[in-house]
Formats: sequence, C-alpha cells, structure tokens
Amino acid sequence: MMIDDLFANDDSIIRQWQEPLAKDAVVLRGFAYDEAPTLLQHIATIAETAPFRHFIIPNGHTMSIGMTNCGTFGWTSNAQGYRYTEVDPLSGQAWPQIPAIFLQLAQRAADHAGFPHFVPNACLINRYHPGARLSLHQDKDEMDFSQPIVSVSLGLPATFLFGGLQRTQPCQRVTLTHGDIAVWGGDARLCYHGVLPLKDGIAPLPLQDNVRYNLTFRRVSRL
Ligand code: MD6
Ligand code: FE
Repeated sequence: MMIDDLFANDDSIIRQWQEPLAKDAVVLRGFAYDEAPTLLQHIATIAETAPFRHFIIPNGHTMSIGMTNCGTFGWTSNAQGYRYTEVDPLSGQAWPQIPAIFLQLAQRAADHAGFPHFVPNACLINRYHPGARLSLHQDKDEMDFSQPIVSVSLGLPATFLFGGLQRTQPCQRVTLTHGDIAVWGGDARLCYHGVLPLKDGIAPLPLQDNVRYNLTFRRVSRL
C-alpha cells in the first residue's frame, strides 16, 4: 500500500500527538483543532446569556481572567470564597447548558487519555487578554476527584505551569496552543498548576484578536 493511501482519509494522524506530562496527565496536541471555530461560536452565544466577569477572590483582589460557565454547576468566587453554584449570580438564572459538541469532545478527549465514561456537568470558560494570568492552584472545589479535568485551549498560546502535589515542588512549563487539550486525572488530579501572563499576539482565525480562551470540563459532585 502507498503511504498516501494509509493517510488518505484521516490527516488527524499527522496533526495530532500526545505529550505525557506526568502519570495520569497528558497534552493531546491539536485534538480540538477542527472543532475550534464551532467551539468559539458557542462561547460567544453562551456569553450573551452569561457574560464574562472578573471575580473577586477571598484575598480581595480581582481576577485578571474573565470567567463564565455552562453546565449544571458553574464555578464562582467572591470575597467569602470559591464555590460551585447552580445559578449565575449575575442573572439569578441557571447557567446555559453545555452544548452537545462540547460534551462529545470532552468525552472523546478523556477516553483518549485513558479516562473512559467521563460525563462533565460543569464547564468553566476562561478568557485571557495580554497580561492576564492564573496563579498556582489546585482544582479541589469539585469534591469528586475520581473524574479527570479536560482543558481545551483556544486562541493565543499560553505558558502553562504544571507542578506536583505540593506548592513548593518545581513546575514544568508547557506551551498550550490553539486546539490543544490537556487531561489531568488519577494521581495527577490535585497537582498544582497555573498560567503565566499572556503574551500579546494575534490569534488564529476566526478570532484574529489578542485573546485566549480555555474551557475546563469537570465533574462536580452534588455534595
Ligand atoms: C487555563 N487551566 O489553562 C487554566 N485546571 O487557562 C486550569 O486551571 C486547569 O488547564 C485544571 C486542569 C487543567 C487546566
Ligand atoms: Fe485549574
């Protein structure tokens, strides 16, 4: 068989690869690339109902990242603390539903990374402009740590910091670009991570703007 025939109907074979970060943590390069324009359209629609906002965090600072959510549960913060809510505090209404294409992509990515049967019920949407950053943290407000987190990067590249189970452990630096999906679960589920200040640039079409979006899919337990 000719090499052309081997690749004839699926050039994802040559545009997608995996980079393990640690046990149970992997970056799926290019995994969301084809769906990216559709994902961005859905983000714009969600933001019409649940606009991006800059939460206050318990230390009194305002986050540099704009945030919104879709799903049964949405991550929120105020001066009192962090929590998942079933209602958008801005509108008093339920968060918009997770679009079917989001769910399918998150499930496929989790499956690919070795976490089958992932059914997220929360999707946090982060928006970064140049200078916006996310300090080192653990994702532990979900209560259920048996499920992984699936994180989709869109728009400008960012430097992701991936550390260990203790804040003081050294961090790897990983560049996450448009279409990459990071999946963390199992022994890596509570690893510290963060994002360095976003550098200026012009994101790929259809954005053509100095912006990065990140979708993180989670399973939040009702407790
Ligand atoms: C971001 N991501 O990439 C922020 N959390 O914009 C996260 O905080 C994150 O990418 C848990 C797992 C993967 C992530
Ligand atoms: Fe996080």
